[in-house]
Amino acid sequence: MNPELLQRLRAQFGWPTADSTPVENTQPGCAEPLTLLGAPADYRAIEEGRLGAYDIGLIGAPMDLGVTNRPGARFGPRALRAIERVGPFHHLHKIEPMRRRRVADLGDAPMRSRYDLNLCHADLETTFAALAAAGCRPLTVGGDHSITLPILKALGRDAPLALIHFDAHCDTEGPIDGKKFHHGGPFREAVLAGVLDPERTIQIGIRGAAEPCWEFSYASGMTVLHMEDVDALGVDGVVARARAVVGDAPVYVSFDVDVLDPSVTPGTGTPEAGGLSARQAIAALTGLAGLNVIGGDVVEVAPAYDPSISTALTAAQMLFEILCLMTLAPDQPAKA
Ligand SMILES: [Mn+2]
Repeated sequence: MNPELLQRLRAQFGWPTADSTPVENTQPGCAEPLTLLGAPADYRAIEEGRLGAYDIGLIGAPMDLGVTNRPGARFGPRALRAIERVGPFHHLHKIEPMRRRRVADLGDAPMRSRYDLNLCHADLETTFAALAAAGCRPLTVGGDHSITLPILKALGRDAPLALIHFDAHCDTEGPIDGKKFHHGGPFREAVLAGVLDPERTIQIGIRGAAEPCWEFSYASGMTVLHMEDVDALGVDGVVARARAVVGDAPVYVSFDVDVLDPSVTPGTGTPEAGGLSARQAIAALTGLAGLNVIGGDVVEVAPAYDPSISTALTAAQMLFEILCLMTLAPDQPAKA
């Protein structure tokens, strides 16, 4: 080894150094409240009308009355709050979102009845409309995918939104059992409600036996990328298509963890073999930097089906990736 290099490294990095400062306790204690991505907690901001204090609000929507198959996504927010050490720094974007924007975990959206899907949706729309009116952009943890419909209704009131949708399923099916507000159809209902622009919508990672259910995606002009398209295009090609479809429109990013292969995220209601790797999903999300991302969600984490923490850990990473996109969105004010 070069003795001069060793001398220099010892001078710069040896311990203790001349300017060593006393050690401070920076570790969170075990009694600290658990929050999404470790954001500061403000669990009463909604009811006390403090939403204007934040640029971006992390929020839970613990509701799974819309599932067609395995329940349990109501525990998604709880599972993600138990994940530590995702963020705060993103090494590719070279940002720390919580230093650039005013971010808080706002707790869970209030819902009056655990027994009534339609009432839950109405309450969610009220909460997200309040966030929108306060200029606080929402980043939500579900809950089943039906929660995205009231969110889009709240955020797309003035003008229909663009959408980048990661999922194994298009979620554009019609009524099931005589009901249309289930987790298999939020994006159909959002288009029909006039809050989502299908021609500025791209759905990525589609696969499985439900293909005949997705007629509405094609009829309305959505761009649908199946897993074989992802294979053919590669991540860079997928990113290019998404950017072309969305343009500079205000865009919502919805991430259903079942887009990932069940080897990564087994803890979900409707797993489908042959999905994206976590690496592909992170690379795709990273590639969307600079788009005008005005909100997002990570949904369908049902932790009871995953005795490891892989599903929640991976979902928290996706949440952080979307937080970075929202932080980098061009028309956001800088942190005061
Ligand atoms: Mn879905």
